[in-house]
Amino acid sequence: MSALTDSPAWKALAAHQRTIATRHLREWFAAEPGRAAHHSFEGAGVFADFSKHRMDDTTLDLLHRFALQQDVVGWRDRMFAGEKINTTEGRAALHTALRRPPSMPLQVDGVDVMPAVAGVLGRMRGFCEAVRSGERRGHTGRRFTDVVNLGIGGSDLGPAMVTDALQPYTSATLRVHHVSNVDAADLVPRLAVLDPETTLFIICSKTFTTIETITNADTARQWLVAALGDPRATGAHFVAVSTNLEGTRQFGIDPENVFGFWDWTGGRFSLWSAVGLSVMLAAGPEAFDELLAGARAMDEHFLQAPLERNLPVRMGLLGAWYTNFFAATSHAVLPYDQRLQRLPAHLQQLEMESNGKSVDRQGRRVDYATCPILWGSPGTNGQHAFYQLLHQGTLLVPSDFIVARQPHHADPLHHRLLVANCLAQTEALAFGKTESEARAELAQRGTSDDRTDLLAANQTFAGNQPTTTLMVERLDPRAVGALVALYEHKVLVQSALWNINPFDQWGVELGKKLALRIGTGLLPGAVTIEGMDGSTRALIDRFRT
Ligand code: G6Q
Repeated sequence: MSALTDSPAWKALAAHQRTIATRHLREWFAAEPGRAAHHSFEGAGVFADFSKHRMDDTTLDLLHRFALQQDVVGWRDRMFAGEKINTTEGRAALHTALRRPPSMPLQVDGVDVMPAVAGVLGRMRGFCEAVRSGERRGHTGRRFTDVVNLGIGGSDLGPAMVTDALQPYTSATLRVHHVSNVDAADLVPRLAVLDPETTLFIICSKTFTTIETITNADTARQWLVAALGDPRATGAHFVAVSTNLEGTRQFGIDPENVFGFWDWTGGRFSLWSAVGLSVMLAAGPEAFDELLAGARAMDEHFLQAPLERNLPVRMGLLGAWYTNFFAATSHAVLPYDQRLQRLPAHLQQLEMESNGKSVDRQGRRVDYATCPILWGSPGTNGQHAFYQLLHQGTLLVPSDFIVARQPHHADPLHHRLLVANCLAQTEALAFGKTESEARAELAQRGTSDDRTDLLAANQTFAGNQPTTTLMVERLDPRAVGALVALYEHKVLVQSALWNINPFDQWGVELGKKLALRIGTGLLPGAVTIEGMDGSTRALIDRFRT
């Protein structure tokens, strides 16, 4: 038994779970007429209804004690203060500095980082305005029509997701693409429809050593130089976002065209930095400022709201409640907004790369579950696919439903149907349909007695699936910033609850090293790699022959 599972707060929650484990959301709602209002609150423009959760005030009280015991507030404050809480890499985790008011100094290693943050943001603005206005052009003097962000993981998922989310705010004359996979099927068909004279590439890589991104950048450069017949064209068509200035210089990128950031910005938390350059090119500097303002508003909410009405704290605690005390192994994110189609993928990295760990901060193996599998896709599409499992499968899957009150389009019918579906699903998941209700419906339809038993069993819905409904007024840049920051802080809260470091990613590092080693082994005539397992060696041989 670890210190955590032996702790008073943990044991109290486990005991409480046993008393309410079989209680149904129908009962919670019947017993508490004002339940919806009691368990709903708002922060940074995000309204959250937590009433469809398997909890009561005692649960919440015990969860808050858990948060206090695990020093959630202390970890939050240490993160915002720039302490080196990423201990395995000896770094601070200061993505919040990227959206902090520039007038508020923040010291890291004795240096105020805010002037540098403001400096890069200012250069990004200048660059984006020049590209968007046509002042800055390609090698042959033509205006840019397309931007391709070459990056992967944290250097792709965040900016790609936000660019999609802000589509109503994006320029009609500058198309922004995101290419990540080393599989040429990602880059090559994209290049085939682009005009080299009017295409700008952003090589987006914190380390500038990531093989996928560098390989894609090399291929793109060859394509450009071959088409324009002049190696100097690279200078006008390539910019870089990186912390590795030596790497960008070696690639041939003028330091003027490099937008830097800092080792205290983790990849999956980096969209607020120069990694967001593609977002700013697509939606413009003002929209980017609004995005930062939305995230800042959520930072302030996280810092100031009491635990009881703090959105990231509540979401983190409820996640742990189901993971650790109901053995839930997955969590669904279901945005009822087509523009958030890439949000689940971004959050998958954010949560699973951060808290998918099995040793605690002291390096001891944990004896409790940490991050569940996060998955999801936009509604209503998912309703016609995997929702069957949510309604009638055997697994407990807590989920987040996300919806905007107002659409960007002027079609009330579509939006009303979208919202109706979102609300109907949370209702059905919570309350289900009892067997007697199913039987009554069958009787009304005149179903024969010999069919009733079978059909009633199949048309019964257990319900009691917990959901959070998050509603924003409109999916504008501010709302997107607030939503993403909400999940970032949920990650911090859960890392404190589980006593793990959410800011390193040794699992990703391992993959990068192994692929390099095997890559050389795949070359024709390569010598056999020493110490390789039989299966991998046989697969290499099969590839080579
Ligand atoms: C993010 C991860 C990882 C990283 C990519 C790209 O937190 O560390 O997804 O972002 O591996 O790394 P580079 O930006 O260094 O190319």
